[in-house]
Amino acid sequence: MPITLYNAPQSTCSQRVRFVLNAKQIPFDEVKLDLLAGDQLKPDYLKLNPNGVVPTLDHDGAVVIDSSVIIEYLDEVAPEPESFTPRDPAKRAEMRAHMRFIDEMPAGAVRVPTFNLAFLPRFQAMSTEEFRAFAESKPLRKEFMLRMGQKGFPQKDMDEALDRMRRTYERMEEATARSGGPWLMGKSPTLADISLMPAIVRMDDLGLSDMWKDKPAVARWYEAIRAQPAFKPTYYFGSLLTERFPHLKERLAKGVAQ
Ligand SMILES: N[C@@H](CCC(=O)N[C@@H](CS)C(=O)NCC(=O)O)C(=O)O
Repeated sequence: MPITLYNAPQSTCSQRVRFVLNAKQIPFDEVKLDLLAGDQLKPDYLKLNPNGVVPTLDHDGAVVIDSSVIIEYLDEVAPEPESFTPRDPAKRAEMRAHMRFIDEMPAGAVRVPTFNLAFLPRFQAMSTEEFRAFAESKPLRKEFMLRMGQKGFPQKDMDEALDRMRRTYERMEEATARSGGPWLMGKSPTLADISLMPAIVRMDDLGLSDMWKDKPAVARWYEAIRAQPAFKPTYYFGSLLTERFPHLKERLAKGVAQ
């Protein structure tokens, strides 16, 4: 099946899709967009994905957008060699409920420290007019960008985002305690675990893994996902922020993540 994935190496939403493709050993062509340069806002790309975000999957002419939708789609069209969706409808519903929570909570929350700690210098280098025009041109993220502005999100927003992450770790502990772990729903990973993966990797990348030092179930879950064969090819060099932004690495070395 000829597949083209429009994505970005460090994009958390893209990492979900790359993981599923790699786990299923589906060959794909990767088109890499530079999100800070605005490739996702070019007219040709907007024709594929009117939200102006990555990822977008083109499967033999069928265009699928939104990472959660894409990974469900891939699990349907390629259930072999490994399916990440439980057979039992009640369990499927539980998996989807986890996925909604993940999209609502950690997937959104992690953007605040990401933008403040990694991307802000790029936006600060723009003129006021340039920044405003860039923000205004984003179909989905205009308000988010304007709220951040060129000074970054205020401490209150950072604190709220980190609190949402804290509540996510609590939810992970509850779910794994209920299921017996190591995965959210028991002995096998589901699409819910794959949806969650990039936010947790991102927090580690930002030097914020201390947040789960008193949560052994989260540490165990993280170890389990990193040990999956699909993890390495998904996180090829350049997929982590610390691999792309030297200023972030320096900052973390000084121990000033928050
Ligand atoms: N719900 C969408 C969100 C996609 C999204 O926010 N993508 C980010 C990268 S993870 C993006 O393309 N951002 C570009 C921008 O903010 O302009 C999905 O899961 O696919």
